[in-house]
Amino acid sequence: MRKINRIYINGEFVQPSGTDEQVLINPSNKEVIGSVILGNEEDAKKAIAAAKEAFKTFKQTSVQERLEMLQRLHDAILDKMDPMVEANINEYGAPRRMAVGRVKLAANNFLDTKQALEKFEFTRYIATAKIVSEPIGVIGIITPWNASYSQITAKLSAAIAAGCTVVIKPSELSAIQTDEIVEAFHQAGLPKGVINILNGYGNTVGAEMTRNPDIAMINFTGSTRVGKEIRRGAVDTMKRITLELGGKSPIVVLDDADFVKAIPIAVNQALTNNGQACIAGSRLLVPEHRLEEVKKLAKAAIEAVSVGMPTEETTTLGPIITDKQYQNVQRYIQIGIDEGAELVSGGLGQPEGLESGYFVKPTLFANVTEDMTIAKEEIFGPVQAILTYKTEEEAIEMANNTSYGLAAYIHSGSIEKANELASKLEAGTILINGAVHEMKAPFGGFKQSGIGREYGEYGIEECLETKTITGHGQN
Ligand code: TXE
Repeated sequence: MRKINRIYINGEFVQPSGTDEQVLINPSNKEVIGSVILGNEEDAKKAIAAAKEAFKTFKQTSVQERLEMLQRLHDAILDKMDPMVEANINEYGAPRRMAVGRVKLAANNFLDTKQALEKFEFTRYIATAKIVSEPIGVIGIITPWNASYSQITAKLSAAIAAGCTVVIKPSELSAIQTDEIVEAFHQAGLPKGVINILNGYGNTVGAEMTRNPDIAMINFTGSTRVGKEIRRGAVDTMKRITLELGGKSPIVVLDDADFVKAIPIAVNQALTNNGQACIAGSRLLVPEHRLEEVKKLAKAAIEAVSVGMPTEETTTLGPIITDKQYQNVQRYIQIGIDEGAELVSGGLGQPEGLESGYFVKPTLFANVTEDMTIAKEEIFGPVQAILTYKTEEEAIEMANNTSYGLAAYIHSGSIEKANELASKLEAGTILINGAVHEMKAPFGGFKQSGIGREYGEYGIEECLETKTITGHGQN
């Protein structure tokens, strides 16, 4: 049992003023593994004040100093590898191999940002003007539970590189993981007040951060619903916001693709992080005359996936995070059945022998039409919908017929064709023939999938203000 009753403000672990307690449950067996006392608005104000004070000097640190800090943050995360992995397995339900990958990815974000910072031009010239990029101020970082470590470090590394101080509010469902990562941050030994972290609910701590005039920017990942709330809440202070929100990402399999290779990859593109991923390829678009072949290949691929206890070496999919999310996925499977989609594999309930936790059967629907709920709404579980198209023009229209635009996947035998299609899809990230996103490159959404970009130089750029100085005496 882990009892967490501390937050991290101004370089110190302190007790929160808040008194709300949240119980923490292992999703694999529903056992209570701990509890966390949550911070409240008062705590948020203290953290913001510390970050504001620290910004006065931190904004003047040299690039060289910030490069060293990014390196120290990277090293400190790797030092904490084992407890961070355990927390990710027990609190989130990540299979061990994935948990290890997650921690490495989280650490690596600091190195990628460091590389981008080495080349970053903070001063440019346009005609008679000198253009200076300056840190925007205190950044409020709000993150969800589905990839807590890497989302925190992606946003934190950009802020540090830019010379900004931060207040971080991770998801209250990731409190143990937060408690581990904060120790790494403490160990990295940045100046007091540069990094502040507190647990708390969105409608208390998150809302305070959103409206507080001393926060210059909110960098958020989470649901589109909350993204909209943050945008509304940020209006009065005119703070900058970057939002990385939901998705309903299409996978377009062209007729010329090697289906035996492409379809299993396409199925697994829906199962990334058990479908609890903003980039999950939840809509599989295939040529109508190949449907039977696709169904066979997809069914074999989804049934080859090993759902099980995260601690087992062979497991590729663990449980869903909470009962609430589990029920939500079940509800969508029921809606799929009720609206007349054909259940090809999986379905309601838990896989045999896994009734102890929030395990979901990886589920495949065919004969899905665009008006069906499962073709439109983000399910955030291991559920894929197969839709068919007659022509490539129709495939493009279907792919773009969504309010989202985060990722899109293409499978084709011709790289020229795939690139042409990429130019027509409305999404921030296009992945061709099983490629994975390049983590040094910008990531973010079109349409209601978000505002702004993260990672590398684009991520740093978001954290900067632009100052134009003319008459500076150099022309
Ligand atoms: O996310 P929330 P939830 C989607 C996914 C999932 C659904 C619900 O479809 O099923 O969202 O998940 C904080 N002001 N995604 O409810 O609520 C909250 O405390 C400020 C997609 O867990 O968006 C947490 O820290 N902050 C997504 C963070 O927002 C607020 C990842 C995210 O929680 C707030 C997660 C408020 N008013 C869910 N209300 C992705 N893009 O990957 C809540 N929060």
